[in-house]
Amino acid sequence: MSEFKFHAPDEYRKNAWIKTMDEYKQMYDQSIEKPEEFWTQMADQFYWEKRWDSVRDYNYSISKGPINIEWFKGGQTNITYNCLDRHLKDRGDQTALIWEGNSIGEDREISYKELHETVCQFANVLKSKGVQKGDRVAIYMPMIPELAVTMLACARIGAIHSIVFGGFSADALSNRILDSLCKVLVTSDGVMRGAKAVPLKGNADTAMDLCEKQGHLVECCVVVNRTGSKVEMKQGRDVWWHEQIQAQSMDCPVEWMDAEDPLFILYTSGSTGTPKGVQHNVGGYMVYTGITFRYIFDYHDNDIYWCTADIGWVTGHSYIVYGPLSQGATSIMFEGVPNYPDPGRFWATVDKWKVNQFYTAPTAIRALMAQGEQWVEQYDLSSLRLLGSVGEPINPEAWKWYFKHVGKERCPIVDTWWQTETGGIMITALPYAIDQKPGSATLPFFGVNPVLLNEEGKPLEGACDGILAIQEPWPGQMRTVYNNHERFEKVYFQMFDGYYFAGDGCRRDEDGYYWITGRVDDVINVSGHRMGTAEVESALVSHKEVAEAAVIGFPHDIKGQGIYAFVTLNVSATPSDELLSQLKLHVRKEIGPIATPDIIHFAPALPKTRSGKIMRRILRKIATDEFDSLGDISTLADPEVVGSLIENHKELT
Ligand code: 6R9
Repeated sequence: MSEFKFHAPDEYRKNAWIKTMDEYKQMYDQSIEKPEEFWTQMADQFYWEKRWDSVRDYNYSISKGPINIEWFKGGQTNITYNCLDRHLKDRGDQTALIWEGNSIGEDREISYKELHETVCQFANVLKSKGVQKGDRVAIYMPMIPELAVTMLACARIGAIHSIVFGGFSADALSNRILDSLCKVLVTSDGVMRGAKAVPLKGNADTAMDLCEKQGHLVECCVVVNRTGSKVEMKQGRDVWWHEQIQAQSMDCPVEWMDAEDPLFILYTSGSTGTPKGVQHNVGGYMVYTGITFRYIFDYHDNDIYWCTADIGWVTGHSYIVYGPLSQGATSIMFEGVPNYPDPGRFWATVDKWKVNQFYTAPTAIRALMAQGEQWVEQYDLSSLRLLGSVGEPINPEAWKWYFKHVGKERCPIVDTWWQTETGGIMITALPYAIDQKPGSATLPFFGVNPVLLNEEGKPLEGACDGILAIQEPWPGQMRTVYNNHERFEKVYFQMFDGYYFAGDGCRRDEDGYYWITGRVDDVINVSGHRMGTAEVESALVSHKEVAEAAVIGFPHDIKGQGIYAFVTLNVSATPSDELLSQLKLHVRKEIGPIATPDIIHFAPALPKTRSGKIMRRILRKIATDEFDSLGDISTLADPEVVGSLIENHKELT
């Protein structure tokens, strides 16, 4: 399989932005050798109210002083201006967003002009609530147009948005509001999920109450009427979106922002501690998401582009909203799920809107693959010119199925490796210039200089296996952990001095292609969602009957990784099915449904070293049935534990 290389058909290559490997190489070399010249050319394609004084300044080495990353310093711009205002003259009537609702037949096409008007109105609503430049606004919403409107409205007036995925619990929401002291929360009454309306405002209420108990008052909560379900509206705090917006003018001047002013915060999981508030700043993020979008998806005028992600994750931020809109694209925003009303929904939607570029996650592909080809074959997918994948390594079986049944063996697949922290895509094929191998993210994007390090931090040459790190900054890189620069330095720059440490393992083959092998830390990837094992563990031990928990990832056919929790109970408690369901519910409540353990293993004890450290290595082997390669267990305080864990495990699976 690894020998197979796909070379996209010439008919597509003719009009591509980057047509050949030589062109790619030439631009790539320029971007690495003369980054300032390269990024000047790129940034010049955006509107700047004031030009920058210097293209990039940085210190990447902790041993030389504080980590510092700056792009386009001294420049002033506004990302909403670049996403909306500057397109009004030429494409005011063009569709900016296509909203495909949860139910069949429920949709909206929103032009650039219309989007601009609504964004201005909502920006005025925010201002009327006292929101000013630098204030934080939390967003907890389903995939409805008002979500994109809120983001763009915040960015227009310089408020910092912090989107919390609608699937997170009230606890998770309150922790995020508290960490960045959000002044306003924008939410909706409910969410449509399949045939059901699920309440959301109740979670928002609980979260705001929790915040108040901690001494932080959310001053205003704006509620969108999505499902029509009954909600409590607290006097003096809660207001309806539709009532507020009516009264507002469609004129709202933009706030000119310094390139290094913060644009948004997005919380993401790491191997330790609470989720980190990843902070992206205006100028570099704007340039990087716009440019990567255009080249990687080979977007041209009149194309219809669809990324199926939720805007609650970075993929939605960068490649549903900011990247596409800054390029004047037509971007689809999908409210529903891949299997409602049936597993043909994605393909029916591609057919309906004549989608040209389709970007989704391996977990969705695997889930649909399991339903059989008949769901794909019913629809006309001839509009597709390109497929994309993101969120986790794509296994060659899923790649092949996607390639054959969706792309009909004519569409290139861009397997895009990147992270919340990187802001935009880092390693990927350029669809018509770089040939693809199933399972490989292929080569670095312009300006990205990856290295593979050994455990000691020595760069490796040629074909090898190592730890992925990046040398030198790129414009889309996160600038800091909100309010905690020390944590930023510790997590990403302390491990290997002089490099950005990505947390992924990676192999480079003879052709210089990169193959991401997965996380090298205690982060697991469930259906493309990042989760710290420590977070799930702390949710479990916060239950009154739990003494201790160890959580690990195990291979899962659809989700990529599933969550396996070893749990020891307090002496007073006894394992039961009821307690098992209770624990699952408890984790859902603490974090959200995506963190629900697939397997809970009630363990009488956990394998520990004599110093009391849980030996995760052994638990991993047990969960993956590798009993023969447990390694040395003689250092365990009580080696007997292992045998009983294996017995229990066999009964469970
Ligand atoms: C964009 C996004 C980041 C982690 C990353 C890696 C995994 C993402 C991948 C991939 C292999 C790809 N990952 N894309 N692994 N191939 N194409 O997913 O951001 O949620 O922060 O996750 O996801 O492990 O480190 P985020």
